[in-house]
Amino acid sequence: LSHDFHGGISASDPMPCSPPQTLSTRRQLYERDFPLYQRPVEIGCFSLDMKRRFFNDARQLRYYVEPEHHPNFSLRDGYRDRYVKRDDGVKERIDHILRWILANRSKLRPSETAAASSPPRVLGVEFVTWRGHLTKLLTTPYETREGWLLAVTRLHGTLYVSEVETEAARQERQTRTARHQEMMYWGYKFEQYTCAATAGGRPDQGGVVNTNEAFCTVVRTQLASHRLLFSGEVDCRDPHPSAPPAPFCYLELKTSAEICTPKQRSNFHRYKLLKWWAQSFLPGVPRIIAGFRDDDGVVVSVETYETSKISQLIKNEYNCWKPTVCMNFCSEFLSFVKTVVREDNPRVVYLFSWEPHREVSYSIHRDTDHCFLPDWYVKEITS
Ligand code: 0WD
Ligand code: CA
Repeated sequence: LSHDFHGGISASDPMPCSPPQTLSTRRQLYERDFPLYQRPVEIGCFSLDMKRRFFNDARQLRYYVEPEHHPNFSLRDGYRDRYVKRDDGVKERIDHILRWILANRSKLRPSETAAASSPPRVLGVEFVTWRGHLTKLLTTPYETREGWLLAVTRLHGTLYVSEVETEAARQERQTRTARHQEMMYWGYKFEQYTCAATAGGRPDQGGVVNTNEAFCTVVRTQLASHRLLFSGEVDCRDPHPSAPPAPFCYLELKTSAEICTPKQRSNFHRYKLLKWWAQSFLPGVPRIIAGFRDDDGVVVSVETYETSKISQLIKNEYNCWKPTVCMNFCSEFLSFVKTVVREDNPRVVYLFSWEPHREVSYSIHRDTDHCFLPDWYVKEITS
């Protein structure tokens, strides 16, 4: 059973008190004051090992080792013989976050300050999701290429949000060129050149790159009136003992093509820095280390970007992106989800979909393959 709503506008909605059926993504609608965004608080972390097994600890956290300014790292090294690639055909949805929640239930009691009239929530948060899904929402008003699908289920008052791969994304994934596949390795290789397993250690440049391994932070924050719990993968931390506490000691590592022309610089500011900013701003990661590489995958220079200064950096670009538009759109989307997703039922999925140049719409799916809250979670959280 699936109901599809397309192209409806809230103003012409004939049913009194029924929720709006679409949400506009037009930038102009979201150009107002920056909404409240509470300083993110790390409430836990978890690790995924070389076989993608979950551990409720920081065993995979790595430590940054600052490279030379012009290091000449070859990112192609090891691609053929020292690369274990995660199987991206396996859909994990939000299972790891759910595992973390079950292992940390005692930290997640409903907040005492919650209004007496609000429904009882097991977790004391309204939304549970990956940081990466929120990044996609933040960049939506500026995205012209890739749409998204977000599945939402309400359980005991909490809204769980999990991405569904679009048909276009699946096609792209299954038809990648050999060059593109190799370039996907380059980012991970850069991590290996700049991270050590211990605070005083050295990077192991001759080791195996295994993309099953991950360290994820779990943070709690509030966007406007929305209380959020999300998790994001963190590349490494500042090894210095006097570094600030998590998440403010974390660093994001990136690689990007070296910038040789004004056009390349402009594109970098307009498109790439938007994504980098959104991803790191959400969990409060203060610095992004960028390795600029040539066409042969050699890192020719390394630069640090302070997340909080990125929006200043791009202000000279004509018609550039604005953080306030990103945050206001995300906040409005979460409000939209709250009004639409009424039925509290782990077997019901509200599928929100968006394609560039369209509005956000949704459809409802009952007892279908879209259901993503596993029985082990529903059973455990309900008891
Ligand atoms: O099922 C899905 N559709 C997704 C699952 C989409 C995005 C992420 N994930 C899961 C994975 O379990 C991954 O461990 O989320 C984890 C990372 O979550 P995130 O931090 O919320 O994701 P995001 O901010 O998009 O990516 C952070 C890093 C990436 O670094 P770069 O520098 O390229 O942005 O996580 C890695 C990648 O290194 N990453 C992934 N790892 C495994 N599976 C995935 C993925 N699908 N996407 C990005
Ligand atoms: Ca990274």
